[in-house]
Amino acid sequence: SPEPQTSYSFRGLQISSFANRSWTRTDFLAWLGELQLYTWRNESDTVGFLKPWSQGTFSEQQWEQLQHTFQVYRRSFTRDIWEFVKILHLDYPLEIQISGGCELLPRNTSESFLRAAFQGKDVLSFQGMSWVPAPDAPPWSQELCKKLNQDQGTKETVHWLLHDIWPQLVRGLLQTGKSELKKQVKPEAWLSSGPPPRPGHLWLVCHVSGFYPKPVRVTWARGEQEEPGTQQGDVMPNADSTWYLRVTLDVEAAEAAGLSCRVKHSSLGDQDIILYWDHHSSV
Ligand code: PBS
Repeated sequence: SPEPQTSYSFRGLQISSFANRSWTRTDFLAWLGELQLYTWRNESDTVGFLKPWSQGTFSEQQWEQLQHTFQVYRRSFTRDIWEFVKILHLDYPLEIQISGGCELLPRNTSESFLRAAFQGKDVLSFQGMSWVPAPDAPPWSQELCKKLNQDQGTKETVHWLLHDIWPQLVRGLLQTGKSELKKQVKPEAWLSSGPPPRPGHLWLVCHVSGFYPKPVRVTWARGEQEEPGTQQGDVMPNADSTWYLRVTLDVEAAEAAGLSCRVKHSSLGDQDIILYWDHHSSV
């Protein structure tokens, strides 16, 4: 059953496209849990806040310093890639995705990662205090890591970001964003039938909508027994930043009686929503 969310992971993503020797763009996005807090588009000089509490508990000056680090990084990154492409004889167009994140763990500890993908495949990551090629990465990844590992200053900055700054930022965000992060919205649920999959069968649909946060468990059951063949859809976004899910079941028409759909969600406590197919009028 879905636990009330107690740990939030912070995730950042950098997307860089290099179309040819001169055209390139880089965009950054970052989330705390499922909430996007930052955007930094190629056209902009500054990191954009998507929530009023995105600055966390950092002072204006601390934020300026951090932003400056990223401004320098963005320029250097672009220049470095152009250089690497020349040295390694790689071909345009190329896509680079860099993802990083941090998870706060009990006892004031945290776990962080940073890795890079080239043309959609992992090529390297930052481990401890150095750059390491990914397993199965192309041979040039070794060479690239060797070169990157010679830059002590950058390694120290990356380590500082991963192990000091991000955990500190997340701790602050958990305070400034508290009320929004703790938000709980109860789902509504209803049943419908879909087009019969084959003669003599019914397609039962259980809709669950309007819940927040995202973790939810929806099952078709007979009594307490979960029905095999339950098909879980993807959790889809509603426009009001709540979520929607439907869960379907293909059954023989004669077997439909006695089936129920059960919804577990943190907003409901242990008061699961249970809807019985028998009571469903529009069969
Ligand atoms: C061609 C295929 C490539 C595939 C994937 C590549 C992934 C590469 C990841 C490398 C990221 C670092 C790129 C920039 C770096 O080399 C260096 O030029 C600059 N370093 C920084 O900006 C540090 C911050 C890095 C944050 C990374 C977060 C994702 C500039 O370095 C120079 O200045 C700094 C001070 O600003 C230091 O003095 C450093 O020693 C100096 O070299």
